[in-house]
Amino acid sequence: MSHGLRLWGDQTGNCVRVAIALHEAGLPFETRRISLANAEHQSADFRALNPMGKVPVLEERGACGAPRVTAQTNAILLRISAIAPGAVVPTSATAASIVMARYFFFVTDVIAPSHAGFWLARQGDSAAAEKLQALSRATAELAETFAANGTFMAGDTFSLADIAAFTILTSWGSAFPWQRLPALSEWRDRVASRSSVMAGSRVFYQDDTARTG
Ligand SMILES: N[C@@H](CCC(=O)N[C@@H](CS)C(=O)NCC(=O)O)C(=O)O
Repeated sequence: MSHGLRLWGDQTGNCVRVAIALHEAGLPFETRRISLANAEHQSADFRALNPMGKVPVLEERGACGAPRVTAQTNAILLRISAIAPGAVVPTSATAASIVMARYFFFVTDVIAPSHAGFWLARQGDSAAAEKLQALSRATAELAETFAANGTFMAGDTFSLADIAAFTILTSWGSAFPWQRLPALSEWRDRVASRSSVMAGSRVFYQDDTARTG
């Protein structure tokens, strides 16, 4: 069944998370680039789609009726999981609960303080920003035990936990102490070579034209 998926976004961590999940689920989708640098997210046309004026947004343009529009990265990721059962969240309830616990660990305990730090840096408060980034990175180090106990972040199946973890941890580059985290370093290399991750990471690097991912 075609879901007529269209992803609106730009080259940001949140948009990349969604693009990786769409690729992992094998769901064809179009992209529409909204240039944040050119303030396209503030246009009346885009706000008609998402009144918050934020990306990513996922549109489902099915055969009949008005398109279904989902904003909020994590709502979109869960919507993708509902469209493609088993693709990014396991169907087993036990395995799914581990995935959810680790996925939300990264979303609430690692990505959220990092994003708050990014905002503080843009406000010019670099000292407070660095404190939040340091908290986020120190918390993320706890995931060494997750990586040491399975092929992926929540066991032996790639999941939303890997998508959340990979995008934030790699965004830090060498500011994250990879050299003393061997299991996480191996996991990072394994995930980086996955085709959905490579394709999703490139999704808004291209140009302004629509394409099928
Ligand atoms: N909680 C929202 C946050 C979305 C968000 O902040 N998106 C950023 C790009 S990653 C954005 O659109 N920024 C433009 C702005 O805030 O003006 C989500 O998870 O989707």
